[in-house]
Amino acid sequence: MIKTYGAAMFAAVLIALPSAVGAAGTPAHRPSMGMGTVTIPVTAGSYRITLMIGPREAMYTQAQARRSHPTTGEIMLRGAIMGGMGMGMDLSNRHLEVHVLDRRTMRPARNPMISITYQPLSPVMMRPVQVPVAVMVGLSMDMSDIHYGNNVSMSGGTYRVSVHVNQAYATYTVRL
Ligand SMILES: [Cu+2]
Repeated sequence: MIKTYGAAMFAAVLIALPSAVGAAGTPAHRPSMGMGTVTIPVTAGSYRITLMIGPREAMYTQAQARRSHPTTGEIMLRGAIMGGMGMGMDLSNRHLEVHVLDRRTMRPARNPMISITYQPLSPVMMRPVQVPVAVMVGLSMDMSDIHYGNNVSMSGGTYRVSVHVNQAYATYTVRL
């Protein structure tokens, strides 16, 4: 769960006209505050895929959460925490996640195959970076909050985020 700022979310819905199913070029969206949250919903195939980028989140395995009773952050159901044991230094500063709903039911899609990349476009164009996809729910949230992503390292700039959900594909252009 990324806490959203009402105004930023509203702006994203109004301003972002993201493309779906392989279409190119989307207007960039700039969050209203430096480390505010970007929320961009897209319809792609039979899914509603909502990209959210916000500040870095504390992530816990279920065992860690049982031991330490954290009050904020996210529980990881599957996948790896960035910078976890043996993964080296964690330089992540943001949390990138996608929520995937079945368009027909508007309920979370069941066991979707997800891959996510983000590519810096400016100030310097670089190769896409694969996000190690963890399956998460926000602490004290129920399974309707299930989502996919991880903490990532994204400095200020413009990015193309590409998300594959099974056969469906969505791209987002985001300015951070
Ligand atoms: Cu998350």
